[in-house]
Amino acid sequence: KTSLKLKLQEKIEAFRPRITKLNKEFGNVQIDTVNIGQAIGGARDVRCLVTDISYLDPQEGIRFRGKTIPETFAALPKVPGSDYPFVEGFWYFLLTGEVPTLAQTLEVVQDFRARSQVPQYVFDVLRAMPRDTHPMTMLSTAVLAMQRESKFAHRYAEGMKKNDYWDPMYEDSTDLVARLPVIAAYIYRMKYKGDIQIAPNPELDMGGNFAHMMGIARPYDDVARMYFILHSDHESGNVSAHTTHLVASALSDAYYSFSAGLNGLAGPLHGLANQEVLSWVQGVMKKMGGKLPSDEELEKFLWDTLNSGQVVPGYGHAVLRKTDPRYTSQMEFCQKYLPDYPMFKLVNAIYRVAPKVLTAHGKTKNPWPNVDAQSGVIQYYYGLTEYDFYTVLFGVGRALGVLANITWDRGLGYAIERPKSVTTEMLEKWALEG
Ligand code: FCX
Repeated sequence: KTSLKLKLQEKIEAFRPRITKLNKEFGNVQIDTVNIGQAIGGARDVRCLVTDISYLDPQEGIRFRGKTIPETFAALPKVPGSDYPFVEGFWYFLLTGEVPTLAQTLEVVQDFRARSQVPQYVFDVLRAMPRDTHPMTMLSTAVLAMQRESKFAHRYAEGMKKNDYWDPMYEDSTDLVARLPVIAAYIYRMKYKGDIQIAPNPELDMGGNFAHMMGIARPYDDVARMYFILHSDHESGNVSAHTTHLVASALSDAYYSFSAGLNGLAGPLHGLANQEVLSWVQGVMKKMGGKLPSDEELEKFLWDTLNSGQVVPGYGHAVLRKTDPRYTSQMEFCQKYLPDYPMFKLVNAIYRVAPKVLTAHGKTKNPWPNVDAQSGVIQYYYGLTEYDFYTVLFGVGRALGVLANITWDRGLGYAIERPKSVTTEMLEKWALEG
């Protein structure tokens, strides 16, 4: 066993009595109520999920294991010669809540390497799909195809004790995290780069290797590290995390569960928004014949979008009520590496204008940008111009959070999810009764 796995086991075993006690002795303590608006409106704000991997404060934004984004970047061991940490160390941190030493991090790097071999049939499945299939469909299909490898499914079929579930769930999750960059880069090169593949470099860490397999030079390795960490987790109620958790609650393995989560991430109100942002920004640049619009012109573009009944992609959020710190983190990267890039200037101009327009429009509860408003610009700048691929990058990052979550779900023995439905007639009756 690696020191990560031993530490995880120790943490899970120490944690279990807390859940048992809460459930047995305090199960009746009320933590929320539900109204008709919430039942119709996507269960917004209803407190009915538990996770310790991350917490999203509406004003402050995300904290991973109690740390803000800058604190997370500062605390974790950095890749030598790089400004950003090892993604592998972040995986250790998400799973255990402890910042790993460099030696512990390098052990995870080694472990990922050993697990990174993708079975050939997965590539064969991808190759059998029409090349113009959306890359998210390809990624989700590849993950699902790989379900054959599930150690959880195998051990469950043999008969395994509930207390042991976390072990093969951890094994499957780690296998998946280690293989996803290889699959994602394969899809990218197959679809957009003449099907010329670049073999992994076993000397490199996850972010560095991803940049290498994509065929994009430095500092894209840092972009990859930053991007995967920023997109990893956003507590557990968002569509991709919640779907992964829901499917895993039926004791479906990590492959089934994560593939389902990816399908949710592929929606335009969720992860696909980063692709939509780029398409919107490109549309503006095209209409302007390449020159940057004035703030007044931009205001008109935004109103045109709203008046045609569409959402402004990259703006608004179900929980956040301020600028997303994941947006800020990427903005700071742009200020350092690409301050004069016209598309970055345009994204900044949108940041100046859109909150005012959305506020005047009066619908959204949050007129500020989310993570997706900024991420495509960086990718585009480094040559990743095929923006229908952006959600795949989000998916590789998202795996870290949701798979850490379902490993803990099994560790703590969380129940199969099964909320209660009511009928519209019942709602109408309760509405009349006040
Ligand atoms: N542009 C226009 N209208 C917006 C809007 C936006 N950016 N954001 C919200 N609204 C509208 C909603 O459509 C809703 O209208 P309705 O009453 O006619 O249905 C109203 O404002 C109230 O919505 P609100 O409560 O503020 O937001 P929700 O929790 O319902 O939805 C999302 C949150 C994120 C789905 C919404 O803000 C949106 O559609 N944003 C644009 C798409 C986007 O950027 N998604 C990515 C989010 C995220 F970061 C991620 O998951 O990647």
